[in-house]
Amino acid sequence: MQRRNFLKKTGLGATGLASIPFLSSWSKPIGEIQPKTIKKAVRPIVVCTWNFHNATSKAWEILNSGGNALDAVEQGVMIEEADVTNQTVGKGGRPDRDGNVTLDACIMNKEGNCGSVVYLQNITHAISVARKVMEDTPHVMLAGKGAEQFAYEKGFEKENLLTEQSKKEWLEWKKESKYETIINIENHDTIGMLAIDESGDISGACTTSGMAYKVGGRVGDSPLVGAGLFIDNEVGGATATGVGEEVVKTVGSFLIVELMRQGKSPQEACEEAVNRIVSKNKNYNDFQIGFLAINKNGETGAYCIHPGFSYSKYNGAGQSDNPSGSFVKK
Ligand code: SD4
Repeated sequence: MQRRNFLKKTGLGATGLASIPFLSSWSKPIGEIQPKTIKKAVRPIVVCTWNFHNATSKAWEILNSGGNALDAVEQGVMIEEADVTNQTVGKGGRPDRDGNVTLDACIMNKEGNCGSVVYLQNITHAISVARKVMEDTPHVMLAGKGAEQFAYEKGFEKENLLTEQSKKEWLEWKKESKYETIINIENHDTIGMLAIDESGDISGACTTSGMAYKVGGRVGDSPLVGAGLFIDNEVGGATATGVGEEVVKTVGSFLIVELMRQGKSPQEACEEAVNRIVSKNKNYNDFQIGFLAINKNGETGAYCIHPGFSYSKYNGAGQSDNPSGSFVKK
């Protein structure tokens, strides 16, 4: 259809056209079109939930020596999986109510491929098993015994993940067996990591032992692609921490990436995702959610329900801690 006919059919005359920003610039001679401000992309860069400095340092070491984002996020979060003083990730994680430490993790690369393990026991590096699922199988997710068996076949070692400290605390908890979600445990939480390498490609990883003293078999948001983590190399990535059930219900990380695709900044997108959860839950005072996002330009944003969430960033300017804004103000 010729442009003149299209305008007639849609009822858009010259005035109508000018009121639509895109069409109004289309109607101008090329020389008059104002170019959009093009921001210089910041890269390489890595961010992760909470102030896990050792993890971002490791990822940065890889990115800064020309390594790719996938290796950076895997090796970055592995630091926390191996750290027994972090009781929400990997070895040393708090067990479920029956005393079993069960891990959830997922990883996603620049091609949009992903791998995930849920309810994995006896293996410290759940994230590396997830990567093997992505790279060495035609599947996306392996669960429980099957995931564990697969890990042994890939050469992972069997380990006891329940440390004396976590066991002691669990036995203490058992006396009352009161299940409650603790709103904030600053600097001690699930690690979600997003990185952009020198070539501008994005990858992400998320790994956790989940909610302490959960019902046996419970799986949270962290290993669910779209909920705890989502990457789209054309747009950006997002990850989540907090009470996974609420993140799953709104497919939080996917939502954030889609909002960025529609033009929102990482900050605006995280805020809208939190608002979505809060508007659907009268009881939001009882739980915490924190979102972290990065766009293709390396701009970052974070938002949570209750004050206390923060994220660690490492780029050419060095490492920094970045407190997140919150829906509930202090
Ligand atoms: C989960 N989102 O399993 C994870 C856990 C977490 O603070 O972030 N804990 O629901």
